[in-house]
Amino acid sequence: MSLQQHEKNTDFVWRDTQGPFRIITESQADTWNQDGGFLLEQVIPQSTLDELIADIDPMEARTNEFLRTVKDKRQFIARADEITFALHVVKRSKVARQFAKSELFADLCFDLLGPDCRLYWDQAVYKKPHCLEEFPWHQDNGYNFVAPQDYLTCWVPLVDTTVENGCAWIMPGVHRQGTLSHWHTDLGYECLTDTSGAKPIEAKAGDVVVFSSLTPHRTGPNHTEGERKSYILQYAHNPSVLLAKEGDDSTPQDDPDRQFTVLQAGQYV
Ligand SMILES: O=C(O)CCC(=O)C(=O)O
Repeated sequence: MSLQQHEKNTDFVWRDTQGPFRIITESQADTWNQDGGFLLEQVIPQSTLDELIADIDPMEARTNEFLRTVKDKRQFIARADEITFALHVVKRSKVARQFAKSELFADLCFDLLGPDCRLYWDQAVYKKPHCLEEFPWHQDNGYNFVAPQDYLTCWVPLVDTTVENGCAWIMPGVHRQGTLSHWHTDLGYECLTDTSGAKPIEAKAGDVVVFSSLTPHRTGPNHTEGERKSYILQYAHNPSVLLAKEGDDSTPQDDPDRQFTVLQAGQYV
């Protein structure tokens, strides 16, 4: 599939990950290299998910309440009672902060990025019952252009996720082209028109959907009575910078309140 590249993506070369690995298998490494993502099964105990949910639910409820008060009950890609984004949970939850620094994610960083990594972004995304819109196909690096372009997204389902309630889908293979050009839609940025070959990744609570910032992904509508809850953690190479949308400015991604180091020269922090 040949697609239009982002204007700041001029010299990207995908580097296959190679072992020895700390947590992933050779087969997961092959899937990462070929598809740009894989499912890591049953690595988070339910007790940890319960603690996260107990901290995140009230934050999300406040976010939804706020959205109900604004014009058209929406702000950028968030829509009251449909889809909400609770940003930077680690700033407000010790549980989330510890979770983000845990060996699970440090080991994934080591295997998929390298020995020096930090948390770049975290947010909880809730899809409300009967949210009938999808969250469109995009690369995470298509929203805000980070350099180096390849960072790691860990999409953590807080409840079981299925095609019916809005699980994640990925488009295999496209990550190797680097960041694509995106266009704006009412539902979010979008980068694909041909979606043949897309793969749903149904994931249970306790699993992690692991994919690259360069892997196009989307989530489907929620046709069920339950809330589809996810917590998303993104890890970047250390150092990394955010490139300005216009011009040449760049901002280091090192806010100690929310972008802390998780792996330094291969050692846990
Ligand atoms: O969890 C979702 O429904 C979509 C979230 C997503 O793809 C993102 O935040 O990049």
